[in-house]
Amino acid sequence: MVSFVNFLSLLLLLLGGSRAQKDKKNVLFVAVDDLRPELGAYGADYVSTPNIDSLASKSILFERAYCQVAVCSPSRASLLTGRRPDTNHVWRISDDEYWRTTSNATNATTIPQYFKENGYISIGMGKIFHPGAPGGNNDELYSWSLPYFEPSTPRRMFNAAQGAAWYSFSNLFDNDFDDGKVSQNAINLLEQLKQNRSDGDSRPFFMAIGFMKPHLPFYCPSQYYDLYPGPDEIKLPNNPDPPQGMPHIAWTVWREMRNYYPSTSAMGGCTRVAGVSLNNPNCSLTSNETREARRGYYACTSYVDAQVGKIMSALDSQGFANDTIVVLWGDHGFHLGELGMWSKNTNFEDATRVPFILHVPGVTDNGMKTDALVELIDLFPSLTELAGIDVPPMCTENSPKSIACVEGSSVAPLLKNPSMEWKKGAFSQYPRPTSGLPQILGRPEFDDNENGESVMGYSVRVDDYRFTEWYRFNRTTSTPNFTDIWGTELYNHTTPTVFFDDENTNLASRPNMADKVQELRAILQAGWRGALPNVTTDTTPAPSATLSQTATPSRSPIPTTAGPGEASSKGAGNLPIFVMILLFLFILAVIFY
Ligand SMILES: *[C@@H]1O[C@H](CO)[C@@H](O)[C@H](O)[C@H]1NC(C)=O
Ligand SMILES: *[C@@H]1O[C@H](CO)[C@@H](O)[C@H](O)[C@H]1NC(C)=O
Ligand SMILES: *[C@@H]1O[C@H](CO)[C@@H](O)[C@H](O)[C@H]1NC(C)=O
Ligand SMILES: *[C@@H]1O[C@H](CO)[C@@H](O)[C@H](O)[C@H]1NC(C)=O
Ligand SMILES: *[C@@H]1O[C@H](CO)[C@@H](O)[C@H](O)[C@H]1NC(C)=O
Ligand SMILES: *[C@@H]1O[C@H](CO)[C@@H](O)[C@H](O)[C@H]1NC(C)=O
Ligand SMILES: *[C@@H]1O[C@H](CO)[C@@H](O)[C@H](O)[C@H]1NC(C)=O
Ligand SMILES: *[C@@H]1O[C@H](CO)[C@@H](O)[C@H](O)[C@H]1NC(C)=O
Ligand SMILES: *[C@@H]1O[C@H](CO)[C@@H](O)[C@H](O)[C@H]1NC(C)=O
Ligand SMILES: *[C@@H]1O[C@H](CO)[C@@H](O)[C@H](O)[C@H]1NC(C)=O
Ligand SMILES: [Ca+2]
Repeated sequence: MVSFVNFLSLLLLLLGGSRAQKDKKNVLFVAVDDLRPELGAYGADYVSTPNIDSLASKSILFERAYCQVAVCSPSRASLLTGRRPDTNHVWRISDDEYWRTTSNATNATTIPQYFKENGYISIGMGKIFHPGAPGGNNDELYSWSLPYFEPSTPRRMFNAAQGAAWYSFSNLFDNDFDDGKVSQNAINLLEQLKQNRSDGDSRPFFMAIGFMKPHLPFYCPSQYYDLYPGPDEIKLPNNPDPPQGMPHIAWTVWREMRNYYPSTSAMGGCTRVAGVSLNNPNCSLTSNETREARRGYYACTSYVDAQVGKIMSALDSQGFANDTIVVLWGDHGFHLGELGMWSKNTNFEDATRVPFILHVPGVTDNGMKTDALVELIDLFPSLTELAGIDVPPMCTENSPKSIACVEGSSVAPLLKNPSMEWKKGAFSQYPRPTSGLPQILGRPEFDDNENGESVMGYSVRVDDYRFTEWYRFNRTTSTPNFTDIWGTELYNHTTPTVFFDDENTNLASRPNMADKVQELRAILQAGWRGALPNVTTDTTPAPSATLSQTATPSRSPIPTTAGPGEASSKGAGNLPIFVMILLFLFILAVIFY
């Protein structure tokens, strides 16, 4: 009898599965390396990003989205596995920190792998995982259905720049650079997918497209530099100095930028080689250099924007636009001279806040914005729910290592009500020492290798403050020692922060802020599990004009808003046939069992 029941449930599963397959949405997953939310759609009208802006106009735009670690490899490992850095044990860019093989490996299922296991064709190209060993060579053994596409433009193409951090190429065009090759590849594959679909391949697709600009060096065709005025007209940051009262451990030496620095001459008394002088927060670029670098970053942002535009057109012309979710995200933020810093590797708002734009056809078409605190770790549960496949469960403290589980929350409820109560805090962290800061000043026993001592800066962004505290950290057990404190920071975010001019004063030691420090320290130390949104209480109808249907607490994908009553008609139409087939099979089973 037991096996008969099994047989029936298998039948049900197969039938249910094939019926649901039709309702699954494709996913276009667009990663942009080192992109901070300084885009037209985010209010920076002096940056030319018409294609991302157009995508945003039919998406939900997350005003306050944060990465978990402000550097490529751990940020990507975390969001792609749905597990936080302290679970994955991936904190740095290191060959020893591939989450499947770290000494405390999770071997966690990735987003593309999970879609693949759920009947999708999973396609990847460009920079999705960190390239090379830290990302397990694009995780190619597990994540993809097709061979991975990774362009590699020969270095000699860029000889003219001679190692400069920024350069405008007048004799090279979009597809001479990696990102142009990636967008071309995506366009070709969308064509193939269309062809294969008409040849009977009914699988939905998950396509991950990873752009490498505006990561340093800021090299792109001159047509994008020409979108901006001369460097002398580019704005300087309002806050070129480190925060008052900043603990030294919060500082980054921005070695990445120094490596490209075109001149070995004095940089405010600093040299470009590694050494103690790099620890000097007084080192800075000249105003002219700052303007040129910022212009280069904006130019390469526009270059990527153009690639996004080509892909969106292809999606449309191949007829996929109406059933494809598009998400665009940056892996972390970027300092462009603000707070006296460049590049990433910090816990400041500049380095942790990211662009996050999510288009769900039929749901976000009229455009919405939310200032709910969200995190890149939320991508895994969000995309699975919105695409219409099972959302992996929330990880427990002791979840089996290799199963799919998540340490974030689906943002789907925010699509129904963008202003609902959401997370109490968004969490980021950054280890010291790390590449770029070989030692902690005066403490040589803290080194940048697997067995060395370590300090972890944990940071939580709440509605009106950022609180960061640095603790001694044991990499083996992955635990901070909350009583061994190396620095405390408190920044005021009472006013919204679009233009990167905040966090200028560390308030942590102000006597009148002692209660605030206590309160936020408790939130920080309770961690992400203590800050989760109360999703189950969201049963009220959405006040938002964009959506008409009542919110449901179910895990089903958000129905389209094509019109009242229309949303479920497809499924209902199939139901009688489905029931009849089931009945027929049931009778057969009874006869032949
Ligand atoms: C990791 O998981 C995959 C299946 O997802 C399995 O094939 C592989 O053997 C696992 N590797 C380790 C080191 O456990
Ligand atoms: C399209 O189908 C062909 C033939 O089966 C296959 O080789 C190719 O990989 C498919 N392309 C995509 C993008 O699925
Ligand atoms: C800065 O650039 C302007 C023009 O862009 C130039 O006139 C000026 O001499 C430069 N200043 C320095 C110190 O290089
Ligand atoms: C930075 O400059 C300030 C003011 O000129 C000086 O007091 C301080 O010692 C300098 N810091 C370092 C690390 O050189
Ligand atoms: C997509 O949806 C729009 C609006 O509902 C409709 O006008 C268009 O014909 C649809 N396109 C395709 C390819 O289904
Ligand atoms: C980390 O914790 C482990 C287990 O408690 C201990 O053996 C090890 O010495 C600790 N490492 C450091 C650097 O403190
Ligand atoms: C990590 O692995 C070590 C042994 O390699 C073990 O002692 C430690 O408890 C593990 N830590 C976690 C958090 O699983
Ligand atoms: C945590 O740090 C405190 C203060 O330095 C120290 O006394 C204590 O032994 C540490 N705890 C662990 C578990 O290492
Ligand atoms: C935070 O900033 C706001 C707006 O600038 C100001 O009104 C408020 O007094 C500040 N709070 C603190 C504690 O400094
Ligand atoms: C969730 O609801 C509980 C009980 O009402 C409340 O204590 C908690 O702060 C809420 N969480 C958030 C993130 O608002
Ligand atoms: Ca990056």
